[in-house]
Amino acid sequence: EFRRAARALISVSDKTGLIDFARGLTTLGIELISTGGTHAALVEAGLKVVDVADVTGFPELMDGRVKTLHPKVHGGLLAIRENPEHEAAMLAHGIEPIDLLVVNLYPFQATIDAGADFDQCIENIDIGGPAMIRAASKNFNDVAVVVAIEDYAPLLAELEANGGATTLALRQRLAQKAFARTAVYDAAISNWFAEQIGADAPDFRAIGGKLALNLRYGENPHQQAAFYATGERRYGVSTARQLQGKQLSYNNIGDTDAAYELVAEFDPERTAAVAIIKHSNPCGVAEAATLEEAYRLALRCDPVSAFGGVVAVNRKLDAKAAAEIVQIFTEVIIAPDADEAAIEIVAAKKNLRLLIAGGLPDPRATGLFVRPVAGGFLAQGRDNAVVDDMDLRVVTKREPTEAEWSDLTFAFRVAKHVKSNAIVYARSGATVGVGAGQMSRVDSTRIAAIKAAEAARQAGLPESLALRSVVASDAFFPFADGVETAIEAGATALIQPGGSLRDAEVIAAADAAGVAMVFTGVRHFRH
Ligand code: 93A
Repeated sequence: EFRRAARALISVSDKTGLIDFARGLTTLGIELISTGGTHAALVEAGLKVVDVADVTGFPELMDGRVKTLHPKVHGGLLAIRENPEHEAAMLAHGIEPIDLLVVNLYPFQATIDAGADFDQCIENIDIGGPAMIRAASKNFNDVAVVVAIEDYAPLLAELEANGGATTLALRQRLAQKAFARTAVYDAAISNWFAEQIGADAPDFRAIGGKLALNLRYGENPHQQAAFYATGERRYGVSTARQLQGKQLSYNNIGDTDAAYELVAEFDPERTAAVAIIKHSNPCGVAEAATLEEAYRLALRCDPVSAFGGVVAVNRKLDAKAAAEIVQIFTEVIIAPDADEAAIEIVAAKKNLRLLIAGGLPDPRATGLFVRPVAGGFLAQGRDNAVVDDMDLRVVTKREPTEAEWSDLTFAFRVAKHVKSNAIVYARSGATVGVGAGQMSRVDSTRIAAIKAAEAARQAGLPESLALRSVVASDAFFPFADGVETAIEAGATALIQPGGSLRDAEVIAAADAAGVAMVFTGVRHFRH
């Protein structure tokens, strides 16, 4: 059902794109009304616009706290057209319909992010804006509401195409989006308020989120899906800029997140690191002097699984690394940055997505992680434990050598990002076998050893890469069998949280083989 827009109320804090949009509306013969600052901006641009004060008959009161909160505004937004009673009320009180509402709210989130004081934050709680948005949304049958700048152009196009009218379908979509906007806005206020008064309030960020991307489907084609951003993280898949390639899929986003969170564990000032992720687990991770070398080593770990994987790097992507990565089919590359030559090399692969994150996330940062269960969700803090901060204790007769130490911390860093039960074999700064997602730890240890032998075979090496490797386990070995399996495969040192009832047996098995073992005291389950 079409509705002609004759009168629009515009009240925006962010004036981006305002003038062009308002000019477009004027050209279509739509009358404009607006509040103080918006009015001034439109007048300055030479547009004809009515001051809302002339509509309400009231000036802006109380430092602008009351400017649109008036029956002439809310009646105009809420009146049901073609309802005789509503029409009579409009006539009796001199209320004229408002058919289009354009509002963006006081920048509350930006104000708290900028570290403003309490009173400034309170003043940046928009009251009139959400009230109008909700009124217009409720009356979607007659009124179109725009809360996002990116909707200006599509709306103008629709108005132009329909002789100044909107369709019901569009008004419904806009209303739904508008309600989501006010919900997130209020959640942000509630969270901030809870923090200010030390209240133990539920954290609405868990459920509040901004639609970042409508996805074609979920994990499988028969599942609907969308990507929501909570605004909680500065650098990551939710904020990265996609330079090229197809739209990301649900599974791509999950894997890209896993890959980037993993490489962020490696300080780019100290080392270049690359992670290749497949089905949310790393199939190869390495650190080296250059990204190119790190990628080659990461790929060696499991070149079969790396096909169609997601690659993350912890430094600015350079041409040499890019040239290596594009050699095999890769779904996504994510990097803090990329140089021109690297971008050009990736451009040759049209479908390959290149994401620029702008920086690396801090592995020690706190955060909120949610996981759905039937009828609800679990929420927990981010696993921000870092091996460098742990109290590492050698529990065997033999101490690790310097080289083993370096590989042990490397392997434990990686194990944190492998689904449990996680076992990681590493050698010279590279994973050589990863055992992930098994129900038994000893099976993970066996599988990773098999993969290390296979990696060697693929690379044309005469002996398994598990020989002279170190092994990390995300949780304690409950029995000696896992340790014995690792030692049989060729491991010379192990790292694990410790804390099993049978620690003594486990340590004895290592000592019997002259193998070194380190306890971290910290577990990295990831299910
Ligand atoms: O202080 S308010 O909550 N009281 C109001 O009556 C009101 N009406 C619109 N804030 C109000 N607004 C907000 O003013 C809008 O949501 C918009 O963000 C802003 C635009 O003000 P200006 O046009 O003066 O720049």
